[in-house]
Amino acid sequence: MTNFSVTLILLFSLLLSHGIIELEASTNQPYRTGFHFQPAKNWMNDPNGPMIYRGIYHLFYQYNPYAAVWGNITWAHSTSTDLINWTPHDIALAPSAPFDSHGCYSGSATIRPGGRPAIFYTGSIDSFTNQVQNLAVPKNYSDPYLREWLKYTYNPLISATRPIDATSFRDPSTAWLGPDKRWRMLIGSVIDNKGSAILYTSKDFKHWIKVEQPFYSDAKTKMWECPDFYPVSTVYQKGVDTSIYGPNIKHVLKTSLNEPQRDCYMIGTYDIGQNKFIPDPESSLSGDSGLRYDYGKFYASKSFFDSAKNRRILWAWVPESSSEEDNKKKGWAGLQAIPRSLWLEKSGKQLVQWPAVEIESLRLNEVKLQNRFLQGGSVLEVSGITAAQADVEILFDVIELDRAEVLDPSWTNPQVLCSRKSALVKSALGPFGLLVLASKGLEEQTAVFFRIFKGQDKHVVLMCSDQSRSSLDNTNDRPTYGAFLNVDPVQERLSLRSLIDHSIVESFGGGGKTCITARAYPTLAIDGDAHLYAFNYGIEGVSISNLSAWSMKKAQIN
Ligand code: DQQ
Repeated sequence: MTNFSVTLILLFSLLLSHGIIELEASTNQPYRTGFHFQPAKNWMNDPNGPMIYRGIYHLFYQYNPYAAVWGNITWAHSTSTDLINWTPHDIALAPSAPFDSHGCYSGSATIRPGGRPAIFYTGSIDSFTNQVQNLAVPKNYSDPYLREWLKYTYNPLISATRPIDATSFRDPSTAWLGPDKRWRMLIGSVIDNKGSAILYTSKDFKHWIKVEQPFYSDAKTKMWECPDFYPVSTVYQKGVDTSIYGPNIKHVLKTSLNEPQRDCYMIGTYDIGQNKFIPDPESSLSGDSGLRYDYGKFYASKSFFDSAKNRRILWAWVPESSSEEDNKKKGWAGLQAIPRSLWLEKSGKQLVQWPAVEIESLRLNEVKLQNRFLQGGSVLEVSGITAAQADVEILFDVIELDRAEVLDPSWTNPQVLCSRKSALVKSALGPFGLLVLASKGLEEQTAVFFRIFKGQDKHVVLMCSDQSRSSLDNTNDRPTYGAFLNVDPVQERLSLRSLIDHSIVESFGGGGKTCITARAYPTLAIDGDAHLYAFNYGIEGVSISNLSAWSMKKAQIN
């Protein structure tokens, strides 16, 4: 090879690795989704500024227009009338000014009085990723699609002041209006090694003053990304506007903690006079019992109040578990989870999440099984559906609860317990659940299952999603996820719902009390070769009192 051709090859690889040129995305695309939102190509991460405006749902998201890796970050934009089918629009915000020259990072939308939306977003301003906060407003409020956005002339509106480090200062939350007519908004940071949400207040939405002490901070956490703060009703499942404050309301403070990526939340009281959030005594961010929206892959989430249907909807980014090299080959990376309704559980101690009801309009050809006994060590195929693109709900009846294995008090970490007791490890009651994205010979399978233990004074239910055999290609990350499920199996049946979509499995245990989202990249269980099974590898039998499975139609996801 001549020196010239070596130089050309080197130059080509350099441009490719920096995302400056792209290869045509591969046409063999078994992992693209049928009903989970994703752009036609390239990199996507956080959901940004979700809202409803004049009956149209808006989703913006962090997007690299040039490659399947993070970089050149803009706000891409799509709209929908049903949260399921989406129409893409031009990029809403792209680096264009000194206050966002190195990227338009995450942020939120606020609907101001009179129904006027505004966006606050983080601008990355240099190659050190110093960050500031900027305002953008619609160019034309009479356009329900809000296709054009104007960046405010006097941006940045908020810059970091000591002791805040400007490289850790980002992701403004939706703002809320207090009874004193002052706006409030949170920005994520880490101050003196404590992960923090910093509160800013404003009378006019333009001039913002920092409140001296953090709204909340936690020494056991590092950088807080994408803080979200909102009220939930203690009396009904309906959502409430972000500015609601008063009786029958509790507040939720969510933070996205990096390394490992987790969306954690606390439930508590908002003291508006003291500008503070006071978590309930049993609500904490750290430790094995800290609450998470989802115990699998689910990050940088953001909620909004859907005033058309009086519900709070949650969006989140679901990253890939495949290598960067594979992402470049397939030409895309990143999904959005199915938008979920969320509300406070009856006990007031945790949230419940459930896929937005609109998703059910994609269900086709229900397959139903009732009162089927699953002997210990058995597998039952659920045929008659497109198992690579499906929605399945299963309800288990467990009779022999007395025989449950005793829970060792040292088993406090459910994820470790799920890894130790993988889908193949037999105990008295469990594992039982679903094998999804499974190949005919079960060489590949993602196992979503329960195990029941006898705790000190009650039964303890463990929910796991085991990806260790999800793909024969071991270059993919194949973790096992797990969490405890706060359901007493003496009082109620155990339910599981999984949304299966080619390379993503979103599972909801106990009606949405515990959620686990996983990525899987089967090499055999693809499209028509994917199978779905109910299984029970435990010693004791369990009954399926009901199973309903549907093929899912393809949605317009861009
Ligand atoms: N992603 C954005 C940041 C945010 C992070 C950059 C979270 O604004 O902190 O793409 O995934």
